[in-house]
Amino acid sequence: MNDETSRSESSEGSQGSGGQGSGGQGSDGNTSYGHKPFKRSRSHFADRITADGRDGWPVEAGRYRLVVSRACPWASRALVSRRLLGLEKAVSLAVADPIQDDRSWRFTLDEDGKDPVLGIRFLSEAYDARERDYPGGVSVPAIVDVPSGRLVTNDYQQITLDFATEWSALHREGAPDLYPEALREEIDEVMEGIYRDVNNGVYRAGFASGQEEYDAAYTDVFRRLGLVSERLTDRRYLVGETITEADIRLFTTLVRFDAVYHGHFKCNRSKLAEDPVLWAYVRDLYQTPGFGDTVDFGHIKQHYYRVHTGINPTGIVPLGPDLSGWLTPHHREELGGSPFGDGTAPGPVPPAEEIPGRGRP
Ligand SMILES: N[C@@H](CCC(=O)N[C@@H](CS)C(=O)NCC(=O)O)C(=O)O
Repeated sequence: MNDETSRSESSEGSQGSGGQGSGGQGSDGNTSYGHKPFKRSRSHFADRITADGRDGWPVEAGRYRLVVSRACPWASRALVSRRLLGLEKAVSLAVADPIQDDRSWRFTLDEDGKDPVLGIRFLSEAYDARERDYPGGVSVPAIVDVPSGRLVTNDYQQITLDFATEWSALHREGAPDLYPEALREEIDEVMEGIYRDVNNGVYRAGFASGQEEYDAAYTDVFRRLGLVSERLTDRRYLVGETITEADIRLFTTLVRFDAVYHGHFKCNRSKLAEDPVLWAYVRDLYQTPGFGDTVDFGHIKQHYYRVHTGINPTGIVPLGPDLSGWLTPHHREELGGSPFGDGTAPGPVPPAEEIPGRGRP
């Protein structure tokens, strides 16, 4: 097993734990409001679950539990990928309360406040089981080894790539190839810019501690969104003719854009719904089985507006935006391409994982 023990570069948020009232820190791996620029921390536990089990964690049905918050864009990647690949039975799911307390992510949505499979109240217990007195923060997504209760990985960049490539023996029939070998170079390149300027760019804007830092992040966000919008004008998906990992990573930020990044993170040059290409693109994905059926707008808004009290001291959660547009026709099918190529769409969401009415349009 490969314990990557270097400390995170920045506080991981959970030491502030979500930052209730702390006025300075942020969740989501942010540094404080002092003069330090926002810096995302690295994943501390980077073991991989692989077909050959080289890190000591072989792919095995029923052995691992994916812990997410439906509020979190990084965890949402794993939610979408798990659904598209049909890994719901192989990898069970724990959904944390969108509001952390001073011990970070907790299972207060479950009966008796305990995850029914792991038997723990806080995700930190799985981190502790892996490394006593682990000094960094607790983050989602996390994959926990059920028999030992130990955290295996919180490496959100690698988890979905491994779902796509290492877990193939357990994929459903008709599952798409989300990281096709022939397109990897292009996918990686597209994802790099999207990560820097969009996925992480909105956080750099939202948690900027100074005007210049904010201005630069805001500029990066909208410059990159402009480029992406241009790219998607006459192609249905970012790379190739079908959905890939790149679309998943762009989706998880875009779907949150008008609900939280536009207002709360001050990325307010325009709303996503004002860009005809991106708005149609994100609705297309939202309406594709495996994407929208993982999204809980209620959790998203609760988390961002209530947890980041440093930037929203009243904790008031806005009522908008109106969600009714998400289900309107997008006409993107006219561009050709097909979401699953030769494969098929995933089946229905397992009943226990359905999004309640208040979280969707
Ligand atoms: N910073 C994480 C990425 C994932 C992340 O930032 N997750 C956020 C939620 S969106 C989190 O759990 N932050 C810790 C907290 O808020 O307590 C990592 O580098 O592994």
